[in-house]
Amino acid sequence: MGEVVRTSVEGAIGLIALDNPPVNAAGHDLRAGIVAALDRLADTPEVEVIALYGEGRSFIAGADIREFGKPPRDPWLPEVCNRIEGCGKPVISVLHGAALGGGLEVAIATHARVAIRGVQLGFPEVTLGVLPGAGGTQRGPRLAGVAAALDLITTSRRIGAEEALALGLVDRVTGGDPREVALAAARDVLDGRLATRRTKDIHIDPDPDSIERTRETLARTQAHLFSPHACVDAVELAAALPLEAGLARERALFQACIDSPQRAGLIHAFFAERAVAKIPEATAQPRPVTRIGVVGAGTMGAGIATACLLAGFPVVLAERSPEALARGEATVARNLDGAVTRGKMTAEARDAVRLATATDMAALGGCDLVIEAVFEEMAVKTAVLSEIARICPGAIIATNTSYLDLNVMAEALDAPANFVGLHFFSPAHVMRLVEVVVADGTAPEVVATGFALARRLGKVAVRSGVCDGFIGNRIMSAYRRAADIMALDGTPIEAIDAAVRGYGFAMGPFEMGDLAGLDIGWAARKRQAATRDPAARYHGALADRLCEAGWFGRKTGRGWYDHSGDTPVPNPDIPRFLKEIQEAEGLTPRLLRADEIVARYETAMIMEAARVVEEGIALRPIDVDAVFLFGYGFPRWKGGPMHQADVIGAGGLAARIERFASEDPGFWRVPGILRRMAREGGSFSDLNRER
Ligand code: T1G
Repeated sequence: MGEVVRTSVEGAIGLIALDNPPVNAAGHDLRAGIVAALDRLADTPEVEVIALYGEGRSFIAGADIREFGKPPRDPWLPEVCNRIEGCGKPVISVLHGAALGGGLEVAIATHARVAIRGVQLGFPEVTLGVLPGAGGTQRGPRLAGVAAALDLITTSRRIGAEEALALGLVDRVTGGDPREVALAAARDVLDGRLATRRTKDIHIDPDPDSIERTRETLARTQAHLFSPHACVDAVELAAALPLEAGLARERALFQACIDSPQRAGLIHAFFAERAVAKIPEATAQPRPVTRIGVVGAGTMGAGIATACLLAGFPVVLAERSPEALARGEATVARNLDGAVTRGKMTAEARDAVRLATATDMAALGGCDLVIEAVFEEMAVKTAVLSEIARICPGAIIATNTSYLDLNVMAEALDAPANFVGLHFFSPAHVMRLVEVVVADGTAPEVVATGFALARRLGKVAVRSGVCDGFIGNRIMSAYRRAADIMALDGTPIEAIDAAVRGYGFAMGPFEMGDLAGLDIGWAARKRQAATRDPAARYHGALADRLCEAGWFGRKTGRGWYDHSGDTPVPNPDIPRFLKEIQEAEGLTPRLLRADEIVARYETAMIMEAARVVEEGIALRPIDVDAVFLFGYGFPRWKGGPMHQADVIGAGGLAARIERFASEDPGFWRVPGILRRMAREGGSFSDLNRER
């Protein structure tokens, strides 16, 4: 690896070029290199001004996240920033691509900043469970004021060059090549056309109202997180203390964040989003996709069509029934209007979308990728897939099925190599997860095309093997079952939902069931009835009674809850159903505490997830984490089910499962992978590195 920091002298200008691909992360070599370069140029008599800039695609994208949790190595980033600010000669910086976190902190420690249009600036630290720990909470308010600094630091909002100029974070906005801009700006410093000053010398207006307002907002919206509140404490100190003292307090608060388990979970989530792209088929060349067909204009088909339109693809939406097609078109229109309202799409782009609709599937001709999202029934799907293959020979054919066997479907196709699963999650134009399901005959370039398409759609693709429910739904059926058994045993559904919300999910399993529709689970239980394990307790008795009464949740006004009033209340018929079931099964009602509810719910999730990893349905444990972080609302600061499994430990989990097995031996069984880990040591994190 070449030098990550290089210096050069052009007349009276000393240049420091940062070259630490891929994003100039401020790892130890870069930090040490900057200090050495600064010392060298400070001691070079002819140098009168120093300019810092990034080679490659960005300035400094931040501290090297991979160093978190490891013993820090001198010089720490705060020390680098202090050396820059304290330099006897003017030091300026040129910001392009990304200047985030520690990168922005280095920039605001320089004596003037020039932003190149297109740069993104911000303090993303709270998304990683920490706070700007290299002076951002102390210098940020000095340049931009307390209110703006609080906004950027607690929301991790990224801003562009113009807004940064307006806020006072940068002094000039221009275009061009970073090195050329650095030379021009340095000349302007020498000619007095670009003023420089030390940030530490700037006075801060305390602005207690902004501090109070932010505390109130965070108490309402982020009570469960640690670092955003620490950010406010640090910014508040900036106005009360001289810089050196403020930096010392900031460092202490930063260390407290580093020590929080939330930091480990959030960092894990950051890497999970990137790790899942590392698949065996990554070296295959994706096929070009220029025109996408979607068959089926129901909720999923319309959502998938919307996602493709949002990404700029021309879409043909085919639906046999004119009425269903009209409903689908209206759904797409609503989705696009919502995207414009949320600022995800401009009105012009919305009006320029290329959507063709048809009741005749012949309209799919010319599509190079077609996704079916028709009724979840094997015969219906195989007929549609065959029809698509006839109309679009050579096209990639994808199924959006959420559990049917792709290898059975592939038998209906002459070219199974072109067949893949693209399992979207509702609402498909919002949820980021796509499970790319690989059948036995799927060609590597078709898998690679699925991943490339997901990236174009702004989604996170996770590779899955074929099994009932793939990765997410298979694991969900396990913890959903655990919740049903707890309800059957007498713990009120509202207590279970509350405990799961307390764990960090936005919704509990029964609230989620009413939202998604209880008929989906009912169909699955009937489908699995013939192969159900007689040794395991049947968990669906109560849900079946609701479905038999026609209560499918919100869409019928009643399910687990009665939705007829302003706020949902538990279905008043459940106690009667429960009594009948408990008497018939000779059950002794028992009430579980919130911690007992969470232990069963979380352990059932991890138990099935361990099997999914052991069977190779998921490539790695981190892939399971990504599925739950991006498709199931798993609390991001907990990192995912497999990260949590390492937090609890294999031995603790095996002990929990064996304890629960006394209640339901057919369901609670310690997976082999977990038993081996408990016996021999090791962790799911180790498996992430090995695979
Ligand atoms: N540290 C280490 N590796 C990083 C990294 C970082 N900060 N940022 C990116 N990478 C890796 C990433 O894992 C991937 O690796 C490759 O670079 C390309 O990334 C003290 C404590 C800059 C907008 O949070 O937002 O500073 O998978 O695929 O889409 O106060 O990366 O190829 O092996 O994302 O072009 C604050 C996080 C840190 C910025 C570029 N900074 N990064 O996006 O590429 S905390 C951040 C990003 C901090 C200080 C605090 C994006 C990007 P691989 P990529 P991209």
